[in-house]
Amino acid sequence: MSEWVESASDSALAASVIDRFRDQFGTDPEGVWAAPGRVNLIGEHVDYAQGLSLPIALPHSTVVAVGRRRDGMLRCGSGLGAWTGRVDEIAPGNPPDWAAYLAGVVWAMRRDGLLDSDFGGADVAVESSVPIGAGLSSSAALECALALALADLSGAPTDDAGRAALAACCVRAENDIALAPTGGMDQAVSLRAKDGHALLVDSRDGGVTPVPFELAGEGLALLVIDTRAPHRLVDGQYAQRRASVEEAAATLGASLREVADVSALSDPVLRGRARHVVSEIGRVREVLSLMGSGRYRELGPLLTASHVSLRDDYEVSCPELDCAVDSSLAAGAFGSRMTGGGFGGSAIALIDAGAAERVAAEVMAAARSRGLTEPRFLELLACAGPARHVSLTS
Ligand code: GAF
Repeated sequence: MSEWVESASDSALAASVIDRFRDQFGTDPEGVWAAPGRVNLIGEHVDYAQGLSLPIALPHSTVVAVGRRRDGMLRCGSGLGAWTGRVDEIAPGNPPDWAAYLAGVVWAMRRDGLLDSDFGGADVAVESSVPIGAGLSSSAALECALALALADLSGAPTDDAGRAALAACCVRAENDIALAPTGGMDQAVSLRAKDGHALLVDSRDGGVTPVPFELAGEGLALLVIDTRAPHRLVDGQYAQRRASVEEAAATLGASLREVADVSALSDPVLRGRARHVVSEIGRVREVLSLMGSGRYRELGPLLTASHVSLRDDYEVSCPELDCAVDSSLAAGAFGSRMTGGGFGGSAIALIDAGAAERVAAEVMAAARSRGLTEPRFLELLACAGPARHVSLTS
């Protein structure tokens, strides 16, 4: 039997996170906020190259219960443990681990003047149905849920422009405090997604455009395959790819968004990295054009071409991801690719609605026969909405 990661309703997650808050802090929170994880349909490793990406918000969310304090302390509790520290002492690398994503948001919002001038700290409890370390953006969901909570509690704007400002804070939390040099795609979709739509994220100008993507109406589903191969963005590989892209752009004298031909790069590895970015941005444009004319099944070969480029030119895949892609294609998927940062984490496969159990069984059998960790699965039938305040009255 395949293992499926179910999403949980906001109200179920809210009930658990309120329990955690009461257990840990001995009082009630002022409110609960939720933010989704994501899969990226296409446009991978281009957000730090001024590129185009097309992520989708998952029905799986992270929720935070938050109460303000007056003593300058930040206290955090989740299934991963507890952390307490002074707001004034938040700094690059402090705190370490998961609490950095929360503390970093406080740090960045405070610097940007988005918190009350007399902000005196907070208690934060966390629950999540986004699998952690699966490349499904659990860390961005955590940041975005807290950013929206603190904005609401401080009266900062939460319209789309306000959310763009919050997303920028979340990116700085991740880059400057958690020390993960990621781009901004994950935070953009978690804060600015639209229900029933993929989100075109233009990392050149920070603009987002919702693009209708009605999977179920087309008789389609996305199978998300969590390979359970450990995935880390704070180790050196992600940073090296980002540095390569910056070096290629400097050598060519233009951002890779503007470049069509990378043959002037003499180093073959650097040329491959740049070729991935340029070709991937082209594939996003082709996907948009097909989606615009309702030709969803034809997205498949572009998804698979994206994987080949990430595997061969960008070298961010791994045996578990390649196995998930190859075996889902062998099982009849229209297309398949790794999604997110890579080096482990998850793949997606575009499949007929109703085929999920069968494709998952074949993917699992392939992993088993190659001696790989057995994957687990999520089925995405619809694109979810953005970060939100969770009403506790209904
Ligand atoms: C991770 C990063 F956080 C994103 O910014 C993006 O670069 C992605 O990897 C690759 O497309 O999710």
